[in-house]
Amino acid sequence: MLERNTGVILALDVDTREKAISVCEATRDYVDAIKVGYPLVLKTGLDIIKDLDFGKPIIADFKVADIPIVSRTICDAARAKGAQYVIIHGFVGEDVLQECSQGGPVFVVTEMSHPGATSFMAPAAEDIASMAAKHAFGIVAPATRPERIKKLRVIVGPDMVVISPGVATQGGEPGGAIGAGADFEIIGRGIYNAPEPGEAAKEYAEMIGLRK
Ligand code: BMP
Repeated sequence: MLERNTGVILALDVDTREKAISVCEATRDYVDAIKVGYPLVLKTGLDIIKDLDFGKPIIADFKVADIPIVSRTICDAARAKGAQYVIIHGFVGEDVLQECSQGGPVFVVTEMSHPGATSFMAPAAEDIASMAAKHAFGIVAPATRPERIKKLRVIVGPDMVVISPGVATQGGEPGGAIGAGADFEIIGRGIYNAPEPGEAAKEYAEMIGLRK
């Protein structure tokens, strides 16, 4: 179960099992969940999810975007390995969200954090958020644009969980997304590329804590 303690979700986009385990060991006291996606799974295999047994919820970030039955199969494969949450895309439509949510809790991507997301995703993000509010456990919203988090939070209401990537390396200020209404900030390179990932995670947790 995802519970907010530090507000930090670790994005574990490293490329070996050893590095993945060592970063998780070093940061375990400072992160509330571990997000695993294609970079790690394609290098090490889906069983890596089982190996990340640190008592933290695992969020499988597969940004699923396929027809309902195939999307559901992907989500279920991640869940079968122990992922508690799966990230899916919202632009594929309500039938996909419904199907995937029936198997377990999902986070729906609304608007992504990179500059290119303003072209096609931003104009649809508010409609995606309204749809997500009917089916999903939470949404993904950009820490690089806190004003968008504020808007998307109003749309989804107080009960949905908002997780926000783009902190540190992509330019989002630590604490800024939570200040704008997110529940958790997702941090990858700022932690796993630091000389001491444990120290870095602790510092981000403290910075976020100051802004809570
Ligand atoms: P980093 O902190 O190294 O920039 O990593 C951000 C993480 O969040 C990556 O795993 C990326 O796939 C993910 N992410 C993102 O950066 N922006 C989004 O809009 C959605 C994401 O899932």
